[in-house]
Amino acid sequence: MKKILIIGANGQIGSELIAALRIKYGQQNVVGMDLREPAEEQKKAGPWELGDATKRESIEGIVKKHQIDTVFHLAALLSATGEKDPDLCWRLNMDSLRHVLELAKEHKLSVFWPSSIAAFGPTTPRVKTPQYTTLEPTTMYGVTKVAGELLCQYYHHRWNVDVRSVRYPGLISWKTPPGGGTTDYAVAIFYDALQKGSYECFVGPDTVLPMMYMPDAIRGTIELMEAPAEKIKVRTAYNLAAISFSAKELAAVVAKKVKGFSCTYKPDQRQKIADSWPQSIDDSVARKDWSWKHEYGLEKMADDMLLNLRNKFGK
Ligand code: NAD
Ligand code: AKB
Repeated sequence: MKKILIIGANGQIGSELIAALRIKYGQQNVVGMDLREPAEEQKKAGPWELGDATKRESIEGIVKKHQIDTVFHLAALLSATGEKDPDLCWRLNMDSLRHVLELAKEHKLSVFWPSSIAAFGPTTPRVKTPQYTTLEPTTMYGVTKVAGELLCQYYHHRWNVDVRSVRYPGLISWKTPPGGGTTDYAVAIFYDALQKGSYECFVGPDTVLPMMYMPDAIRGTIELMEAPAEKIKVRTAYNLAAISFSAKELAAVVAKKVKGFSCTYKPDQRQKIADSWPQSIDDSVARKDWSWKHEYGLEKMADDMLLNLRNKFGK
């Protein structure tokens, strides 16, 4: 039986991944760790530890205490918050990954660590961005993703650490709000549509970015980690894709489903980040190597988001 640690378990991805892994591997076999206290019901659902991922001893203590063999390392500062504090972004994203990889080497842990479309930059082909291409990001967050990918590959080649990664696109979900990224508008639009009837979008109407609905991301992450090692040919990070749409296409879909909804556009500093990222991703290598495929298109994702948010808000 696996003993799993999720670092950053309170976040947008972690809060959903922990629930999915507890169903699969048993409640007591999946430990959550975060800098912040979780909600009460999360705490009751299985083992929890407060801890700081920038401190090696903090992670190591939990690994030893719970006899962990697999780590999903999700703690990070994302693109927009990372630009507000690039120094913290580097320290959190890189120090924590280095600790996890060192511990993986010593304690023979398997590791999942996510990269992002933020690893790409303005010199990358923006349409159907290939698996192997130029990586010249312009954000500190993107710099940590490129460095992190190379570090993962190094630990695999040099120390045989079983570390696996994907370049997630922007993730859309309703359970936990996103933590300060450039793609957050694709979530905020749903909240504001139901709560205010309108949304002021922080990127322009023609901004197109790759996105994915959270259930696809969670299933893909677990499938990657369960794939036989010989199928995993990429040890930097796999391109992963689902849907690409412009902000105005998303607004039109929301308007079709929420009566009276309107969207205005007031691009801020995040526009520049969005413009430096690809519009669509070629993920054929992940599809070939470990049979990745997405299930949610734009309409199906929007229907599910609205259904769940209406339940959440009692609307
Ligand atoms: P998030 O900001 O929602 O969650 C991160 C969690 O880490 C938070 O709960 C935070 O409290 C915790 N944390 C911060 N500092 C910590 C520390 N020192 N020690 C322990 N915990 C700490 O982020 P997310 O969206 O869930 O992203 C998780 C990972 O996935 C990140 O590596 C991110 O770069 C990557 N990713 C996310 C997306 C997305 O759209 N959400 C897209 C691409 C990649
Ligand atoms: C962000 O916008 O920073 C994240 C990401 C795509 O990595 N959602």
